[in-house]
Amino acid sequence: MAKEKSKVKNIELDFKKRCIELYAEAERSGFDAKDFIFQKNGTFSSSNGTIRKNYSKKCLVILSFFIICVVFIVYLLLSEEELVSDLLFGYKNDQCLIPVFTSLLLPPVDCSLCRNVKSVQKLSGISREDFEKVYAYTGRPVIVTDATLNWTATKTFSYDYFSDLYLKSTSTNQSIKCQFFPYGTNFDNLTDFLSRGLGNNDNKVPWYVGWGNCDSDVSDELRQHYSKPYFLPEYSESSRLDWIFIGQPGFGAPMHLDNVGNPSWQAQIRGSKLWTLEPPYECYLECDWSVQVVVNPGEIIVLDTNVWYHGTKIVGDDISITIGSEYD
Ligand SMILES: O=C(O)CCC(=O)C(=O)O
Ligand SMILES: [Fe+2]
Repeated sequence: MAKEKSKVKNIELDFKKRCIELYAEAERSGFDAKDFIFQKNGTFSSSNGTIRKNYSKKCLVILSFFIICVVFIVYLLLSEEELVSDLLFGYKNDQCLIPVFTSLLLPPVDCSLCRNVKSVQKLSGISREDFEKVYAYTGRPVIVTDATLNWTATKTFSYDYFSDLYLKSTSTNQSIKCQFFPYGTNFDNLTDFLSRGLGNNDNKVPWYVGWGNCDSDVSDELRQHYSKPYFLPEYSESSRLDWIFIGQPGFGAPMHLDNVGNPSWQAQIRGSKLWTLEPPYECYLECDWSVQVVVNPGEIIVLDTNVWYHGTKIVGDDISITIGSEYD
């Protein structure tokens, strides 16, 4: 009798164990555990004959992601393009794919910016009015040759000058945060670049870098050596952010498009730089595919870097130093 009892107890234990295993297996397989039915052969099926996978969590994640995307796209569409680009890229954005996405939202391009542009015109003595009418906001690139004549920057700016200025500035820590383009070099930031003692120009390591000055002390000092170019409209403001590019012959910036909202000017303080400009692809049938021009010392190039693909290469023997800014 006792033997029989223990046999029943064992069967009961085995049964419970099997039940626990089946529950676990059912839940792993996506059944709603309270709905499944055991089969005589030890397997199980759903009470309504269909597998009811537990999709709820996955669905919730996908749905949330979808809603976030829709809200973001609606926000982009409703917002001012300039405001969005300021929020996303509050600086010159060189190597980023996101502008490609936002450019899909831009209005169609007016190809008058490149029609009949076979070369970049060089001119001097242009009045503010004429400049505004023909170039300031039309997207047509131009070079003005006589706008730096009384600037002391051409005699002052050098690697050593920038080095002294930034490294002794009370806000050097601030400068570390300035937007810095190392291009192909391995400099970590502006302070790192300016600490390397590259001023004597006989070092073997090639370099080309650019940075947006975000240090107001330095900005005040730099602006003693240059001023807003005389041809820009009276009411137009140059951005508080100066952009400096400096490097050795043979190097430059790769082809790219910026997303900064405004056109800009860049003064060639020292050395010469070859610019390659390509119009927006929508205008390839109407315009030349590529235009090249060399900007020489003292000249200022005016370009809408948001519509013209552009790249640079230093030519000649001297290092190149430029300073520039956006204008509105
Ligand atoms: O001066 C350069 O090498 C590049 C400048 C540039 O990309 C810009 O001003 O947008
Ligand atoms: Fe650029």
